[in-house]
Order: sequence, then structure tokens, then C-alpha cells
Amino acid sequence: MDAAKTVIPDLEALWMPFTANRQYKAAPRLLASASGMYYTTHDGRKVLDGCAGLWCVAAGHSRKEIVDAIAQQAATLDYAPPFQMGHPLEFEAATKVAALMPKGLDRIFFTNSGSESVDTALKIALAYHRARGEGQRTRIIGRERGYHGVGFGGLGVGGIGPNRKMWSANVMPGTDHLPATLNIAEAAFSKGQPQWGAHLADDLERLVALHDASNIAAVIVEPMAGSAGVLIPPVGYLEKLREITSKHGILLIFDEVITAFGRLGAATAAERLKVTPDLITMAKAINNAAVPMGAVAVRREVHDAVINATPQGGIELPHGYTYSGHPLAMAACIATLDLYKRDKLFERAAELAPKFEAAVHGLRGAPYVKDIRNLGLVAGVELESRPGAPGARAYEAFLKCLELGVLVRYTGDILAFSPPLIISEAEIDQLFDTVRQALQSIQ
Ligand code: PXG
Repeated sequence: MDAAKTVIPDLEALWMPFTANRQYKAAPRLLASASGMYYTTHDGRKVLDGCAGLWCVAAGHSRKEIVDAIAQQAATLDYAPPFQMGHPLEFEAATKVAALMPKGLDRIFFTNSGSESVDTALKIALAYHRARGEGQRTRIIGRERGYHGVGFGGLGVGGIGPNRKMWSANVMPGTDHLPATLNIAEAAFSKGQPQWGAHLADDLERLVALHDASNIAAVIVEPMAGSAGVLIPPVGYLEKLREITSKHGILLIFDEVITAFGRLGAATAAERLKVTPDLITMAKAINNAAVPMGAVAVRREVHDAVINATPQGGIELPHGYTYSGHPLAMAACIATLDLYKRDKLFERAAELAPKFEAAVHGLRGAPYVKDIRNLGLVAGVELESRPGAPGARAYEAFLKCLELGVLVRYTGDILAFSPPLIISEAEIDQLFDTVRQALQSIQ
């Protein structure tokens, strides 16, 4: 390894996101390059990527087709203003994204992140009801332990206490929350969707009785909650949410920032779980995370209601970002979606899912393991917390895995796995063998 490359840069100026800054800077972990299933650290160690970066690099790292598309686009049209102007690639990308969405959700709005997609979807939901003369429908229902990014809107409907605490008084008003669906006492070690818990969707009727349907604009949930520790929807739960929202004229939004583009073995969780919402938020794997990008897919009637409420020549939705439809993001998106199709990566994820499930459930009985949850190519392993030190055990397991050459993600005392969809069977074994070894070596 080139000695110069092992030099650690000055770390002080950067305020790192969602990071224990002081802890990190005392013992930094730097990634220098990536290819396929592997990262290379700054000191030249190869690390198997067990979480697709941050649930986003579905096709594996630095894929030539995507790299070339971005490079070519940067040299051809680096930037185009998205307001009252357009460029061909954004229309082409929208058509390709729409083709992967459930039938009817074929109007696409581009953003730059999951957080922006969520705020955009919430604003569209309110605009829709207003366009129909029901402007009093402003309340939005989220779910406890839900993660919808870090904008004030997403924070308002989000349900992770520590993320909300600092801004509690200022998060978006007019929200309420369904209960989380995880119940380890009832459903520990479920393979795939737990049998227990569909009735938790009935809580929505309670919230409708409390607030009245005429005041509720939308319900937003992750069909499978990732960030809070891989919470799998119980059998029948999403169907019930769909039924109750439809009955009361409430829009249903699926936040598929993690689940869209193959993670569960289909283009969307909606397709995989056979429940169609009214809006879908996306980001991450939409362009293999090669350039920041997000999107919202909107049911055509919702789009049309908003568009037709404004006279010709008027801007129908006063919303958008300087980088909506950014040429580099669009080029990466088109190349990525072509790659997914050519290499049949969504099908591959579906085919690998049983092997992945068997491998992760092989950790049952390993030290501290109190629950294992999985769906598609996602798994969570929940550990018993060390008394008086919640989160410490998973953090140490994460460090140990890294030392042993595998990158995993942890939240609280839950280890999360979401490898690129190109992972091999041998690498699946390597991933979970390493986790077992790590758990055996920590206290
Ligand atoms: N919604 C969902 C469902 C997400 O998972 C966002 C919105 C926000 O996306 P942006 O692009 O604004 O970050 C996310 C993001 C983790 C982790 O450790 C997950 C996310 C972000 C950071 C960490 O699981 N997901």
C-alpha cells in the first residue's frame, strides 16, 4: 500500500452526520475505494459490504456502465435548470421509473434524497386535498419507530424518539402515530412476514375516530421499516391499512426509500407485498447511489387533481429543487435501471432470499441473539442489551466485524444487513460466519 494513502487527513473541520463525532475522530475508519461487493479501507484492507453502503448500492460498487454514463453526461450537459426548462434525460428517467411502479402510479417528481422525497410527498398529499376542496385535511399519520428522513416534515411523521427529541416543539404539527409492529414476545425468529400483528392496523380506526377522517390527509409508513431495526410487516397488516385509508378517503404513502429497486426481490415492496399505495417515495438504489437522487411516484388521479386545479399557464405545484432532475443523477438512474434489467437483479434478489434467510437464521443460538427478522435481502439481528449500556454490544460487534473484513450496520442493539443484490452464496456465508465470530468474541 502506498504510504501516502495511509495518512489520515485533518478531521476537525468536518461535522459528521449521524455520527458520534468525538468517538469517531479518536479512532477514525476511512474508506478509500470500492468495487463490486468490496470496499477498500484507507490502509488497504478489503471489506465485504454487508449493507450496500447505506442500503443503497444495490448493483454493487463503481459499476462501469454507471460510471461511464455519469462521465459522459458531465462532459455533455453538466447542469440544466429544472424550472420552466427541461432536458431529455429527465423525461426518459421518469418514464423508466414509472414503468417499474405499480399500475396507476405513473407520475414522477424528482428530488435529491429520501428526506426531500418524503417532504415532497407530504406536500403533494396536502395539495391534492386542497385541490379537491378538502383543504382542512391536513393531519398526517406516521408510525412509531418510522424513519422518514430529517426534514421537519419527515421528522414530524417519523417515530424514532432520539431523532425528534432536540426539535420536539418544532416538528411538523398536526401529526399522530400508529403503534410500531414489532413484538418480540409474540413473533421472535419469524421467517419473513410475522403471522402476528395484523390487528395493529386497526389502530388507524381509533385515530380516525379521534381526529375525524375529514381532517386527515395521509398515512405514511415504510412497508418494511429499515432504520429502526428491520421491522417486517405482519401478514395482512398493510392490506388493512390500505382498506381503512381507502374507506376514509385518506391517501396512503409508502416510504420505499430502502425497499424500492429490488431489495425485497421485486421493483417495489408494494409489488412484492401486493398492496398498492397512492404515493411511493424513493431514493438510494434509484441510481445505485452514484449521484444524490430521490423521487416520488404519484397516482395519476392525484397528479391530475393538483394539475387541473390551477388555470393554464399557472404553476400547479410551487415546489421543487435546484437539482431536481440533475443531468448526472438522471444519467446514473437510466444506466442503473438498464443494469438492473439486463442482469435481472430484482429476480436475483428473490432467488437468493431463501439462502439469505437460512443463513441469517443460522445465527439463532449465537451469543446474545434474541430475535432475527428478514425479508428479501434484508435482515436484522437483535441482541440482548448489555445491562446499563444499551447499544454498546452492537457497536462492538460492528467494530469486530469491520476488523474481520465485513461492513455491517447497527442501530441500538440491532445489527442490520442489506448487501448489494450481486452478493454470491459464498459471500452470504462469509457475512454471517463473520457475525457469528464477532458475537463470540465480544462480551
Ligand atoms: N425514508 C426512509 C425509509 C429511509 O430509510 C430516508 C427516508 C431519508 O433519506 P435520505 O436520503 O434523506 O437520508 C431514509 C434514509 C440506517 C439509515 O442506518 C437509513 C437511512 C439513512 C441513514 C441511516 O438505517 N435511510
